[in-house]
Amino acid sequence: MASSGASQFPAAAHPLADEPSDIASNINYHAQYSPHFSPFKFELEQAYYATAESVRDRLIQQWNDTYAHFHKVDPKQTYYLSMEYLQGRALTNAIGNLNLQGAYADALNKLGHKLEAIVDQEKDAALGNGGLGRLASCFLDSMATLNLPAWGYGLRYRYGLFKQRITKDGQEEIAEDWLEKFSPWEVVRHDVVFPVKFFGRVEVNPDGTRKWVPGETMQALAYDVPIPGYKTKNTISLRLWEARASAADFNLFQFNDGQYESAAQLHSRAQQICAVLYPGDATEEGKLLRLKQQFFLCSASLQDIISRFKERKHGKSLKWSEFPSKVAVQLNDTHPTLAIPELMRLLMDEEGLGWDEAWDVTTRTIAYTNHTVLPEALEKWSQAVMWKLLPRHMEIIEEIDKRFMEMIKASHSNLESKLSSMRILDNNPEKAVVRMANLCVVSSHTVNGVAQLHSDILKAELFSDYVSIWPKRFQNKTNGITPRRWLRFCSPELSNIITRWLKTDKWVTNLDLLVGLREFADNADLQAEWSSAKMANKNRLAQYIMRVTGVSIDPNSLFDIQIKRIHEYKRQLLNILGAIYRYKKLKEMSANERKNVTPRTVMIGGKAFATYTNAKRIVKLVSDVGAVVNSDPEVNNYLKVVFVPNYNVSVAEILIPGSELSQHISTAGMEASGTSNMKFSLNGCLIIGTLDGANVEIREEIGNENFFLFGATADEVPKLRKDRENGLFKPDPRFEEAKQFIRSGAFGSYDYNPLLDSLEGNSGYGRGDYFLVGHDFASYMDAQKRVDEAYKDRKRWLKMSILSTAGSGKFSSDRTIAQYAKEIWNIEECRIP
Ligand code: B1N
Repeated sequence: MASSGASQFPAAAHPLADEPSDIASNINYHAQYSPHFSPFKFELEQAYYATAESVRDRLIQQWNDTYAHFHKVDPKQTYYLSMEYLQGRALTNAIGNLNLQGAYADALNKLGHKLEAIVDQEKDAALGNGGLGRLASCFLDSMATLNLPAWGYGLRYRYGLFKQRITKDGQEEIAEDWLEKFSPWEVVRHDVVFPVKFFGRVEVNPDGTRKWVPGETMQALAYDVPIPGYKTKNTISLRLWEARASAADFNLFQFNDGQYESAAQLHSRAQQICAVLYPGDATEEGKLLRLKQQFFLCSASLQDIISRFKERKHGKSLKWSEFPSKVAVQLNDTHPTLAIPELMRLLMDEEGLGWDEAWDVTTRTIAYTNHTVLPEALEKWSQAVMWKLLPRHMEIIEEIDKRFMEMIKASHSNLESKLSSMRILDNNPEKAVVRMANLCVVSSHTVNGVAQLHSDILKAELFSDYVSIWPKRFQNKTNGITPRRWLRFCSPELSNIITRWLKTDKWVTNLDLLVGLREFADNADLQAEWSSAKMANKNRLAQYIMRVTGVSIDPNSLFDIQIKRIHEYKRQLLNILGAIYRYKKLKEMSANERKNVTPRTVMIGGKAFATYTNAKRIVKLVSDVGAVVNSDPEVNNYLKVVFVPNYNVSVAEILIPGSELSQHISTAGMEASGTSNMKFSLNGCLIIGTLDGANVEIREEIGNENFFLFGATADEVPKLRKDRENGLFKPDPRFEEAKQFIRSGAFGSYDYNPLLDSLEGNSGYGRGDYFLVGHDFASYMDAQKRVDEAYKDRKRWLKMSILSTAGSGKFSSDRTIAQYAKEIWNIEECRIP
């Protein structure tokens, strides 16, 4: 390891100078004075931390300048509240946004290190489960890049999403210790602390107003993570709250008496709040602790927002009616719904506003994004639990519910029969609950879905009754992804080609410019360059797969990838059944026949919720199929099946650039949007998919002929399910053959029957093939045949690949965020001069 180069760069140079030698000095400074490591070592890990700290110096400078500017201009600001952020790694992104790749690479060379090896040292920050959390992170990147006055608010979980290990028994979960050493990207703000209260009771003041007397009070301490924009000085903040108990809550008397645990009781309860991210994606975790987490985020963030609003008045008198013209709060799904009653409480009980005034301010401030229509993912909290934890908030929720019902009776009497499902409280004596989505719809000025089809379904189904009351409240904001992380930085090879052919790199912040590639889609020179960039990415991916699984894959085979959380509605089972059928046919062919087959490498990756048994069975099936197929010398030149372990953001950054076909094959109507489909398409990867979520819009943009479509449409699904129940479904023989092959024991003795039974019409396990794998199997296999044929025609495939990238401009999160800013938040750019 390198240790020599460090001492020749004295620590005197200006820490923010851009010359490689100045950067080297600054890195060296951090290596010497960082309290975390011995100054005599300069090995990879130390070099990473020192490099990251030197980058952070720059970000902090920009960040101070940004907020000083915001303070001076005092524009309306957006506050994005989310229980999840899937940030991944920060170093490449930060250096790239600062436009210092070359300088940092040179500086590290001088110090005896390679930038690529250094960035590989960083642990992913995985404070999220899947698409919803990654979307929040892409949004922050775009807000910074668009110079918008904005903040992200979240929780600083001690353990993020679990690490996945694949053993002979399938998936194993291991706690992910992302803060094991420390994170160089966060700055603790000891001066930003707010009390957050729980439990207790409500008292009536002499004047009739109400007061919450808490039973427990925690402190919320802010940690700020800088979010740099691309080629702009604007750098915004992701503020993550950590729960602490105060020193006064430490019982010295008990401690001195030897009662160590009870002395520190509140301290350990505080630690629990931010201990773990709930590993649910579209599954509900009815835990008191999760509710505490949600309230903790909402209460701390709103107190911070309000104190900033007050601070900006510069001694002028406070006008609460102006609050919504300074503050926009966006709820990322219903997880931060408690922001609604908490804002009401703060305005009424702490600031002395009356109900009507507080309600007006709240509803003009808050907007809500829905991310799913899956019934099991719609949050419902037990009223009993809520009364216990948040008695004052329950009073407020009851009042909102009461007033909503009065409004319906007074002015929408045609909806009276619908009231029992529209109201916020479900007073079912068996289990009385609060319906968080209803509370959000009633209390927000705007409600949006995340893809056109999803928003249409919200209006036609889930929220249809509300649409007639508030037709203008409902909007669509099709999701997007940041082109920086998901093309510019993860595939520099392809990016450089694009820049050369478009004769500009402006596409990085104006992704619509990619359409300019269309006119060259047939050009043999571009195709040759495109092909060699893809091949370089495929080679890198093959090396990665070898390193983490030991499986050798052929870079000349078609790289076919499905990566996302494992869920029955996402239908990884359809994918693996298809691969199983392919394997069986290969086995039946003669050696000569096989020579006509398009070789494929099927890669599947994703985490299963720890208690979601069928999802874990799917993981096990994929690994077992891989074990058999990959070691079968007769066919393994034509097919490999790999389960990619521990799928996360940084793994995605290797897989996506190397992909040629990706699978987005959910049962139509069930995937709200999907965002990895956009990342693949942007990277010139073709999609095999259903008409679901954002697939619909991707296909529109890149052209029907460049998309391998199959499957039932969303409006056909209900009838198909009925038919299935009524025994009217006739399975395709290929479907039966694939299932039978598993049953025959071809992939080992593990009991796959529960999984297979879930595909039958009358199963006790599953929901009678609720996800319609059987119905869609035939058209899926036909689409796969079209894929194989298309791949044989090299020129045609490359043209389709180029057209995929060329048509992906719409899916930039810059476009999405610009629409939120204009159509929901009413905020404008506030750029540092
Ligand atoms: O949000 C993504 C979408 O692209 C996906 O289609 C959608 O499935 C995803 C409970 C969720 N919806 N709901 C969740 C996450 C955590 C949790 O505890 C639900 N995730 C989505 C971005 O719009």
